[in-house]
Amino acid sequence: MGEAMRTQVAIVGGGPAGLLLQQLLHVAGIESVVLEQRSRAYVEGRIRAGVLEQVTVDLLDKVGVAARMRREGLVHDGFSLAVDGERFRIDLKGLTGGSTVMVYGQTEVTKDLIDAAGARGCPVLFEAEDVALHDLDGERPYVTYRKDGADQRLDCDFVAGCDGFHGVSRASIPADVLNTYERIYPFGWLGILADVPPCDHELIYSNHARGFALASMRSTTRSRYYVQAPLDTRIEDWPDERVWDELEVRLGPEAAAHMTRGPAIEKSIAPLRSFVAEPMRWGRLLLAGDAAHIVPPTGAKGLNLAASDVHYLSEALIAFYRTGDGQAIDGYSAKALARVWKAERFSWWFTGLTHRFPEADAFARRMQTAEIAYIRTSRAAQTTVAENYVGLSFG
Ligand code: RFL
Ligand code: PHB
Repeated sequence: MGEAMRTQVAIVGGGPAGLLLQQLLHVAGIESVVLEQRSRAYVEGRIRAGVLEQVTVDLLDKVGVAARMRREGLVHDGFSLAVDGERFRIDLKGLTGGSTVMVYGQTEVTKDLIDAAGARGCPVLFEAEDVALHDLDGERPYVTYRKDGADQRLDCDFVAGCDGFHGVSRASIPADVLNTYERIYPFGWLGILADVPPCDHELIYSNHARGFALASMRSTTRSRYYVQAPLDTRIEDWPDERVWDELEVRLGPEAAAHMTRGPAIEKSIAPLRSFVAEPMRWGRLLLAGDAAHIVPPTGAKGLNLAASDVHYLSEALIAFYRTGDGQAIDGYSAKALARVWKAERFSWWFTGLTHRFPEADAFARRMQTAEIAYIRTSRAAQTTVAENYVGLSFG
């Protein structure tokens, strides 16, 4: 065992939640160490989300890590919904009194946060193996791990569990204090990334007889597309041309006419899941992001919830270090969960609206069609969609 290191907050996981939390604490003068099991290259290469809510953009601004996003990110004022190839627009900006979203990849957010950590001397330890949490129910918790073959110990005041859905943090909470809620959907998303211009300047979410499709982007020269696919789909059965053919059909003639094909630089399948674990705090362990909850990607909420969690968490920790009073820490879970559940609802609802469910009977299908028809013609219904999509304000 090496000599024990000490910090104020030990952050397990160097994804968006852990890295943003570190910066929010840093600007408030609170020390932390991030322990990440993967390499820097692996973390920076993981292709995931692409749409940032205004509140997420504001948090990156607050920690002074927004310059490249401001230069390279794309501000979107709306998106389209397509039904069997016919499109209508949700005017996010007009319907919300000026709110927009920012298209900027999770890979880029992650890179910017890691660069900032390096420049500011905030420790991020990559390839930290066998992370284990100890004495979480006391006042002196600590974390053990292996780095470069040597056992290490990190003493701290708090442990922030930001280690994603499969991490050790949530699993460190005794089963009898944790309540979990889950829905697994009977399909996944097959995604491709390609260096071709997008087929439209905004995103298109399409409900088609052959299944859901989404046209998204990372820049004006890089496109990201998804198609709904059965859970047993094998990536080998989807050569690039088959994906492009399917996208043309599902997104409709107008999108097809403007679609540029190109070789996939990434292709993967992700299952869709809704999941919440309550409470998000046990003793000195505080969970944030995917460690505590998962949403299906349809509402583009996963990364944004990770950001709002660490906003609440940083406020609670800052209050604790200012006053020595644990009240804010006690309130963290309820505060974060109130926003989480609303995003869970929206993501579940938007998934139900836009996907074809294998078990849906004729009545269920008519209800879906009627709901889309209602949204198409009702400003009130569109306002509800827009308000949720741009992201609810911090309560
Ligand atoms: P992350 O990003 O999963 O980061 C957790 C980090 O913890 C590390 N880790 C550990 N470190 C130390 N010790 C351990 N025992 C550890 N176990 C894990 C991991 O290596 C990782 O670096 O969670 P975070 O920070 O909460 O951020 C959440 C977001 O990443 C997530 O919500 C979104 O990316 C979800 N998501 C998507 N969201 C969208 O809005 N749009 C998308 O298109 C989209 N696509 C996706 C996704 C999530 C996916 N996952 C989780 C499989 C596609 C995929 C494939
Ligand atoms: C993406 O660009 O990866 C993306 C965009 C919107 C979503 C989900 C994923 O709802």
